[in-house]
Amino acid sequence: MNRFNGILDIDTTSPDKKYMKNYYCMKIAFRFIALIILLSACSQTQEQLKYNVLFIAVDDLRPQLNCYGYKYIHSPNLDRLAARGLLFNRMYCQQAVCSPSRTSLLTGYRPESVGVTDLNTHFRINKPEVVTLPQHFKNNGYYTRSFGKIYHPGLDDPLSWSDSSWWSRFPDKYNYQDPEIDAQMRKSFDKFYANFQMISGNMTEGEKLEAMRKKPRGPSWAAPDVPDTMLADGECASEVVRMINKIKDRPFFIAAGFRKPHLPFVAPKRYYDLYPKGSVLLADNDYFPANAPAIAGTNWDELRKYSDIPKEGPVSEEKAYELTRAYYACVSFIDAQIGKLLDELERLNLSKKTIVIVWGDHGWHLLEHSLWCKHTNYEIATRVPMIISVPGMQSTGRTTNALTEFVDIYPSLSELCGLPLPDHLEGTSFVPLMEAPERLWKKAAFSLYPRVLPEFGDITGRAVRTERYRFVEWANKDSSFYQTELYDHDIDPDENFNIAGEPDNDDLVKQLTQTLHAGWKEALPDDHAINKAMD
Ligand SMILES: [Ca+2]
Repeated sequence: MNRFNGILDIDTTSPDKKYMKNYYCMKIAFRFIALIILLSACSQTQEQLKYNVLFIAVDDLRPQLNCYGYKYIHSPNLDRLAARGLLFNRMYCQQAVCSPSRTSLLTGYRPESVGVTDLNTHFRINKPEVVTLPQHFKNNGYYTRSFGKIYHPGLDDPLSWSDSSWWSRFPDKYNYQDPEIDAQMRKSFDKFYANFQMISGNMTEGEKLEAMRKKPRGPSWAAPDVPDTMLADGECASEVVRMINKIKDRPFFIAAGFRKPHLPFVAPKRYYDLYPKGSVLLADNDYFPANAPAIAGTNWDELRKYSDIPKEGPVSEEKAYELTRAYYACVSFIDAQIGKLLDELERLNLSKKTIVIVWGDHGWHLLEHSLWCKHTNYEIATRVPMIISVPGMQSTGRTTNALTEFVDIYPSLSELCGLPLPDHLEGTSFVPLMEAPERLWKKAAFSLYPRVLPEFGDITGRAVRTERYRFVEWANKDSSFYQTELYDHDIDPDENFNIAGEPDNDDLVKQLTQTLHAGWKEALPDDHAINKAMD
């Protein structure tokens, strides 16, 4: 008999029995109230434990910041974030180009697993049911929203967000803030779009995106003397600030995607003034690595689309200085926007319950190896900046040299916020590194880059980065095309000498080929390694 039946059985006619009835009623009432209080306390504790996430993506940002040791770069806000967080010194993206890199990070899959290695394919075509990182937060009670470039433009994922994504009213490719240039650009765009309308009728979505990339471009850089908010990234920062104010009482996952330092390098003049002419140094390895196969390089077509860049051959030394300076100015411009978000979190007293993570989606060649842009498997293109700050971190202002990968971000943020880990994830939570940044970790990090050669068809360059080496294998399906690269970071940290072909390295090449083919599952930190600090 349960207690409810027991109460109903009581004869209410005698005074004792009336007392007993009241007693039981009160007891139930007290238990009910106690349960309510307990549930409310639990819910409050859960709410208190639930960190917010400010997830900041910076397009084409390479790890050339003051906090990464480049003292001449003006990045005070990222530096202050690093001072209260953990800086990842050897974080690698899985493919050095926007959409595949971002898709891999945001789905937790590696590029080939999710089937996205180009700029045209949406991951839902291959993985319609995948739960993305922001979607996972949304499904667990968070408010999630994207501002600016999180997914690649044209490849957004509404399922990831609680509300529709915010995009700037300023067109990225023709907002030079110069009436003459902008008028000229608009004219060219109008012509382009009229033609596009005529030819795009039977195109697939992917073909449309491909065609849109042929849009006319203006100059590669500009330094208008305007307020930050007259450019897309300044506007984005203002919108995120507004959003944080609006959502501050709910758990949130706000994704802020800044467009610079992506081309064209347009930033307000005052950020250019931080780098006076003559103060910028060019890369000293402005030559292609010795003995490297031609397929490892690019013709940096992305930069050549801009009106002041030659269609073939190198840029002039003067232009190289201009581009390098302009890139630095854009980095400082974005650093200032990030500062506005950090200031607002502090002003609202939200810093103590908000995880802040900043990442650049891949590296960038600023003349290193005679190249510009990304699209390679080199350290300069695959190594990315990443800083995370978690409220209450015991160990702050430190750097980890552990090999980590972008696919690790999904499981790490989930773990930090107490969310379960979906089964499909191909990364490893780096949370153990946060308290012991020096511990042994992954044995290797993996990246890839596809190319097409007319005579051999599709070729994939697969790279593995170990503690000491970078090894790259370029091959097509039947291996009728097969070329390799090997760089020894102990003696050649800039990867200037491909030593894969040296007879003395045969065994090493065999061993690294094995590591590459064994893949990420064989490179995970093992229990022994996790518990044993590095010498
Ligand atoms: Ca990018």
